[in-house]
Amino acid sequence: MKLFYSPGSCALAPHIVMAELNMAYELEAVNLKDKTCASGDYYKTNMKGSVPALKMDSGDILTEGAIISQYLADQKNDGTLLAKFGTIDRFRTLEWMNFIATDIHKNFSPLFSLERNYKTAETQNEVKNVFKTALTDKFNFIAEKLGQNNYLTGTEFTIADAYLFTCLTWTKYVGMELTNWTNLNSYVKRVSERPAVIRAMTEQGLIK
Ligand SMILES: N[C@@H](CCC(=O)N[C@@H](CS)C(=O)NCC(=O)O)C(=O)O
Repeated sequence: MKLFYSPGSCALAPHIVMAELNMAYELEAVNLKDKTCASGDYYKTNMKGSVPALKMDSGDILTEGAIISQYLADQKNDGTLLAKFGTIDRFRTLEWMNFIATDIHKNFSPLFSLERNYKTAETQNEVKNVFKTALTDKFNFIAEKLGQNNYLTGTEFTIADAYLFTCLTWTKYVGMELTNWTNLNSYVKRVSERPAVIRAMTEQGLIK
C-alpha cells in the first residue's frame, strides 16, 4: 500500500491514520506544482492532480482523503479510529469528517493560492478576510463542541481528529492564531504528542 502525499498537506491525515493503525505502508512524495512524483506523471495516478491518493496492493487507486481514512480504518475493522458499521458513533465521526472536508479544509484552500488567483493586493486582502472570517466562525463552533473533551467525539482519537489536526497545523501559514481558543490550542498540542502523529510528521519532514 502506498500513499501519495505532499509534505504538510491534507495527505497528512491518512498518513497519521496508517501510523496510528500500525499498518505497513510506503510513501511517495508528489510535486504539486508540476504534478510529478518518483513514478513520473502524477496525473496517471490521480487524474485530479491532488493529494492524497492511496495505491492498494491490488493496484486499485483510491482518492479523496476523507474516504481514504475511512477505508484504512475499516481494514482494521475493530472500531479503532472509526466505530463499527451501523453505530451512531460511526456516524458522529463521519459527520465531523464531512464538516472538516467542506467547512474547514476548503475554507483554507483559497488562502494558499491568493497570489496566483487574484492580481491586486487589495483583492487578495479582501478574499483573505472572507475566508479567515469563515474559518473563525467554524473554529468557534468546534471549540464549543469540543469543550473539555480530549477529542472531537469524546475520549477516543478518531480519523476525524487526524483530519482536523492536519487542517489546524495550517493556521500558522495563513497568519491565524489559535491562542483565542484555549481548548483548541491544547487539543493541537495533545494530538501533536501522539507517537503516530510524531512518526507521520517526521516521515513527511515536518519535524525532526
Ligand atoms: N477533494 C480532495 C482535495 C484534496 C486537496 O485539496 N489537496 C490539496 C492539498 S491539501 C492539493 O493537492 N492541492 C493541489 C491541487 O489540487 O492541485 C480531497 O479531499 O482529498
